[in-house]
Amino acid sequence: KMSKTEQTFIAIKPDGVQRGLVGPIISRFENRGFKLVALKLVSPGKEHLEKHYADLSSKPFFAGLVNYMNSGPIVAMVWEGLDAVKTGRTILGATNPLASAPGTIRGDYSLSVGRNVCHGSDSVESAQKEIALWFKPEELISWKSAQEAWVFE
Ligand code: DGT
Ligand code: DGI
Repeated sequence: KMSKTEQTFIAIKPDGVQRGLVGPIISRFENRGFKLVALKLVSPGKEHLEKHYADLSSKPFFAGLVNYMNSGPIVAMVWEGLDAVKTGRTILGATNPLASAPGTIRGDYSLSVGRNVCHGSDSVESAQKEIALWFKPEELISWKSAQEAWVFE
């Protein structure tokens, strides 16, 4: 599949916010050359989080997952760039931090799947769904990054 410009939904989970990792996590996306399109600190509530994780509602850890996500504020973001969905997942690392490579966010900052500090959309389709769930259309900012000419040939 050819690389395309995509948008992906990235969230810093309550443990990431509590542990002071907002700056370092944002830096990884900025440093890589992705463009920030939307950003907010939110406590969206249980119902919203159950919608976000609807695909996992039959899992035994679902209630714990929703409680954890509801335990503090979350930084919700949309990042845009070449292959943003797949590359975003690569920057995050594997779901289970013990399987995440060093140099990834989870591989550098976490040890447990139930406290894995960040979320990233796992497909273009789920990115579109998640962006629509977390943001109003007018919260997505269209702008030209001066970096662009230096990041892409
Ligand atoms: P994400 O980015 O939060 O959607 O997570 P994924 O897509 O890497 O992982 P997924 O969809 O398999 O699992 C969703 C979340 O559920 C994951 O971030 C952590 C939590 N989770 C998964 N398996 C377990 C588990 O066995 N125990 C606990 N406590 N949480 C789990
Ligand atoms: O998109 P990911 O977070 O990488 O993975 P996911 O959408 O499959 O799962 C979402 C979150 O659910 C994941 O970040 C951590 C949690 N999770 C996934 N699988 C397990 C899990 N939590 C526990 N406790 N056990 C799991 O097997």
